[in-house]
Amino acid sequence: MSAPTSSHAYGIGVIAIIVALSASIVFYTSFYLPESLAKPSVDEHVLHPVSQTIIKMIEGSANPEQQDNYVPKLVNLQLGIDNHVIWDNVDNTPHTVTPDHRAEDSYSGPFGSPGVIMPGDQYEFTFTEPQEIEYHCEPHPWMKGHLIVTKARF
Ligand SMILES: [Cu+2]
Repeated sequence: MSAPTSSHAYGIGVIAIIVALSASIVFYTSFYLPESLAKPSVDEHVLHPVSQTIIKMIEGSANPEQQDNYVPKLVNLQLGIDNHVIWDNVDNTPHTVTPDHRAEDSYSGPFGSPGVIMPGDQYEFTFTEPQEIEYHCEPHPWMKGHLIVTKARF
């Protein structure tokens, strides 16, 4: 008499374990895994700094005789303050923002304009970690800029 009851309970136990297991697999693959594979978590203040930095590619930059091209040429950025940078081509010639050596931000990805920045266009990049980058313009290699990204000094 007791045998059927216990095998029934055993069956329910097995089903319960299977249900719990599949539920945790579903949770792991649909919630935990995508979250952990996603971009690194970055402080809100770094993602949305209080101000942005504008670097202008000024008129006449295509002329190697002209001293100023990326203005300002040397920029010190502080994370959470002004680490969102906009290169604004106010010249009448296309330019690029190309790192001298491959540079990457673990949140924003590879640094550098994907192609030329046409007159009137802009290139934007948000730095999320300290680094130092020297860059130039591909068609006009005498155009040189320098970025230093540091943590905010309080
Ligand atoms: Cu150029």
